[in-house]
This record gives sequence, structure tokens and C-alpha cells, in this order.
Amino acid sequence: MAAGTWRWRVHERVFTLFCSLLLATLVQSQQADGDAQKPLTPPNARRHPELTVLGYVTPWNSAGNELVEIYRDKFDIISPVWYTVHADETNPEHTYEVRGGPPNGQDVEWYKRLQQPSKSSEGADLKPLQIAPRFILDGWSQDDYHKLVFNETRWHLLADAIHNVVKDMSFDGIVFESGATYALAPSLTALSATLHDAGKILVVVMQPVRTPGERFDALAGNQAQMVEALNDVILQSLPQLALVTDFFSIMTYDMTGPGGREISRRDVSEDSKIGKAAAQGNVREPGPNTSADWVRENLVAFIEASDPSTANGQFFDFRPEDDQVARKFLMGQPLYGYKYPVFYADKISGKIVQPTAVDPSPEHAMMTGSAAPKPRHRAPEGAKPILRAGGEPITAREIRDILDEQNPEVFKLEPEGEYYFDYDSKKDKGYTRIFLPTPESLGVVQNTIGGVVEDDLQYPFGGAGIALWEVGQSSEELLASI
Ligand SMILES: *[C@@H]1O[C@H](CO)[C@@H](O)[C@H](O)[C@H]1NC(C)=O
Ligand SMILES: CC(=O)N[C@H]1CO[C@H](CO)[C@@H](O)[C@@H]1O
Repeated sequence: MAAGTWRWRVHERVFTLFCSLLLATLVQSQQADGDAQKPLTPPNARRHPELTVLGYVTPWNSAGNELVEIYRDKFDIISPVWYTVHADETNPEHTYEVRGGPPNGQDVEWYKRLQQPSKSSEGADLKPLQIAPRFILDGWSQDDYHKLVFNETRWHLLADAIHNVVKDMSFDGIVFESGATYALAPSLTALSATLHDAGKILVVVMQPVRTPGERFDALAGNQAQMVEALNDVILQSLPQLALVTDFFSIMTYDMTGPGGREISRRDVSEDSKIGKAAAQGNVREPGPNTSADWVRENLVAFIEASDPSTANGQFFDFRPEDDQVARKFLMGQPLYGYKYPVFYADKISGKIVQPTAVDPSPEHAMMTGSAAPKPRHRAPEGAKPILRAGGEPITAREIRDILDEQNPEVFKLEPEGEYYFDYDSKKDKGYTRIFLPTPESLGVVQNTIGGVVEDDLQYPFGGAGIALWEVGQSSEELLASI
């Protein structure tokens, strides 16, 4: 493997690691305070109390409800993914229809409990959480968007349709998502006014900007231009949206996504079969979910784009106080892993190569029978993993089960602090590579966000937090580390 990865056996040490990380955090915050008088940070305290934390919860990973209650002091805003908004042309009286809601009565009791102040098991006061369900525009055609954008009557119809639900259910606000939010600033201004008049908050979901960095060169001709054009479209809507939005939830997860990413041509020999296919963009490799650098680039891009004084050709009637626009950007962090079916190809010859057997490991060499460790393999030296099929998200609990069952070698990516491992899966008929979030990788991203926030002289619009997608896919270890 490349330098910067190290061999590490999770199975025996995973618990020790989590404990030592927690300990390291405690020691660090003590040192940073430089004040021996201060009491020890309790283990439940947030690592970054200055960052707003939003947690998404979905009906399809229902463990999220309970996890939110156990770790409720880790959150400020909870967004259950419950509502869809439809453009219903057949009924002119109700042009916009909201569907969905809490799946059952227990969900209603759950969110009402979270809206009340409470006490932790140690007797500490727990503040009420804000419940802001997600409303997503579902199945909208280009024509539906067009009609909304150019018709002020419809801005108010949409705002009222959503607000009626918020009012009836006593929510604290909403998270708004659509496929073309960058074009909806006027309509969102009306929605924001309606919600703010009622004391509710508006969180707006935004696509991240893609900054392929060194991989930019590898993108064929106008692909790079298209990425830049889309980035511009997203960022140009920011000055206006920033005036009416309480928070943005930036989708900085799925950096690599189900399709993997294009293999870097530098990594493979040009003359090989795989090199030629790579030159045409036909070979894809798995990649990490997110990276601190990418999150930082996004945060800085969004902060700078939302400053009205730097906005091109835009005119504003008023300039809000700086603190009104602070703490707006909640950077998405994945609480799930990603699972990619792979095979291995030699970087030089491009030939398919088989994994190297590494077991039994020396300390287990004498063990036999059912106690003996499973045979393990690692990616061969000088080979690259290539996607056999699309990747898919995998929950932290499923990852733990695979770790328990397979006892694979786990490798660390520097400097992200992200981990991955490969294993041979009978069910998936071949090798699978899994990228997994860890307390350490979450911590690296949060430190990065915290660092940008502290730099508020350079960025007067600075202010940020995190948006966790999503709590039901997470594990207790991950939530404890927030
Ligand atoms: C705007 O939308 C309303 C409600 O659907 C509709 O009655 C009206 O005709 C529309 N106005 C225009 C100019 O299309
Ligand atoms: C932004 C990015 O892609 N970061 C890391 C991705 O993963 C590779 C290894 O697969 C690292 O080398 C990069 O730093």
C-alpha cells in the first residue's frame, strides 16, 4: 500500500481507539483552555459547542428516533424526512399539495418530547430541540418550476401550503429542498416571510460546489467547464438567499457517490489497456465519502458568495447586521459508509490480479478449529481497485457486523482520518471495498469547519455548523464523538 496507510487490526482495538480518542479530545480541550481551574469537560459535551448541529432522521432507518433521544444534547435542530410537495395542476384552488407526515403516533410523541426542555440522566438541563421537518419538491417538471418562478401568486400559494402544515403540527420551522433551489430566491423570500412572521425557521438545502482539484485536468474538455458553470449558478443565488435563510444545509457528502470517481490517469500506465480505457473516462475507482479539504473549499466558497458587497451586479435595499447572517452554513457530514464491489488491476500491465493472502497472522498462526481466524487478503502491491458495479451506502451497524465477521485489515487515509477495508464476500461474489466514517474522520472535518469560523476577521460572514445525514445510519460511537 502507499505510504501514509498503516496496518491496523480493528477487531481487537476498535474499542480502545474510541476511548483513547475521547480521552485525547478531553486532554486537548484542557490544554487549549490553558486553565487548570476549569472543570473537566464531561464526556457528553460537544467537541465544538460553537457549531450548530442539525440531524436528519428518516422513516426508513427508524433507529434514528431513539439515537436522537439518547444523544439529544448533541443536536440543535432535528429534521425528520417526512414531507413531499407536489405541483397539482388539476386542482387550481390548491396548486400545491403537501403529502406525508409522521408515520405514526409514536413519532408525534417523539418530536413533541424533543420540543420540551428535559433533564439528562446526570440531572443536567437539556434545552428544547427545534423540529424542522424536510419538505422536498417532488416530481416537479421544468414547467412546474417555471410557473412558480414567474408567478407571485404562486409564491404565496406554496408558502401557505407549507406553513399550514407547520402551524397545524407546531413545528419550529422547515428544511426546504428542491432540484432547482438556486432559481427560487423570489419564491423562497415569500416562504421565509411567512415562516418568520410566525417565528419559524427556514433551512435551505444546497448542492455542494464541485472542486475536483488536481482531478480537474483529468476531466475531458467541456466537462470541467460544465462543473464550473454549475458551481457559478449555485453560488450566484447565494447573496439573495442568504438574506432570507436562517441556515443552509450544504450536501457535502457523497463526494465520490455510487458511481465512484474517474480513475486518475497518472496512477496507471498509459499504454496499458486500463490506461487507455481511463483516458476515455471509462474506468472508475471507489473513493472516500468526504474530505476536510473539500468541505473547507465549499464553506469558504459559500461564505464569500453570500457577502452582498462582493455580489456582482446585485442591488440590495438593506444590509443586514453581520450577526443576522452568521452561523448559516451547516456542512453535510455522512454518518454512513460506502460499499463498492471491486476487482484489482495491476497499475502497469492493466491485468487483473488476485489479492494477496496475509493470514493466518503470526499471533494466530497456532490457532485451529472454529477459534482460528478467517483467512484474510489484501489488495496486491501495485494494484488499483476498479469498480465492478455501482456503490451503495451502508450503515455504521452493518459495517460493525462485517468487521466482527470478517476481521479484515483496516487502512487509514491521511490526512482525512478516513478508513477503508476490503473483504471477500460470498454474497457479493467477489471483493468489496468499504469506506467508513469514524469519530476521527468526523473530528477532522469539524476541526476544519471550526477553524474557518474562528477566522472571522477574514470572513465577516463566517459562521457554520454541521448537518448529519442521517442519524438512523449512525452508531453510538459516532454520535458520542460529535
Ligand atoms: C398565477 O397563478 C395563479 C394560481 O395558479 C393563476 O390563477 C394565475 O392565472 C397565474 N397568473 C399568470 C399570469 O399566469
Ligand atoms: C479530496 C480527496 O480525494 N482526498 C483523498 C481521497 O482519497 C485518496 C486516496 O484514495 C487520497 O489520496 C486523497 O487525499
